[in-house]
Amino acid sequence: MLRVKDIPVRVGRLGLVAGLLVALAAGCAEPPGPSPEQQAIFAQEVDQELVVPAVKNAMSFAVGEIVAPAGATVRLVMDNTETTSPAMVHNVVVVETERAVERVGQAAATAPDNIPDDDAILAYTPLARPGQRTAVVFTMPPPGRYPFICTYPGHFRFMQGTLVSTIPDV
Ligand SMILES: [Cu+2]
Repeated sequence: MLRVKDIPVRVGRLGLVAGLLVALAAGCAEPPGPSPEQQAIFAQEVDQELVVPAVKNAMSFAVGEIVAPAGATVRLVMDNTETTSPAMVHNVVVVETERAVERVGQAAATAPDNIPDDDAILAYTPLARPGQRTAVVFTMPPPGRYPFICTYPGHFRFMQGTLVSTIPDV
């Protein structure tokens, strides 16, 4: 027989369980939010924003070339928001020369956050997990063509593009 005094307890427990389930569902559906540091980078005023989207669940950048004038302050964005596969973590790492691509790409596999200590790295975004965007703000280097790669282990041979720095209009 159900006693009246049991009812609030049962409702209370059910409420707690429901609350936990909601919290768990939210935790699974949402990627971790941007860090305060990343929020500040996204809020920063820049001359130009250069967005490099990743192709959904693929080891591929959706753009091959990004262009801005030398000396401009740019925000470089890795946009991994289309992706759902947990293996498809990406970044954008700009290096000085074509020769540096192989060296940096290989060293990155075992480096902390996949960023080796190498002078040829001009700029890099943090790793973007599925559903995330990450960014870095930097000053465009002298006019020229600079390779960019994803240094997540195994990706750099497939994920390559070019940052083109143009002569600024005077
Ligand atoms: Cu990648």
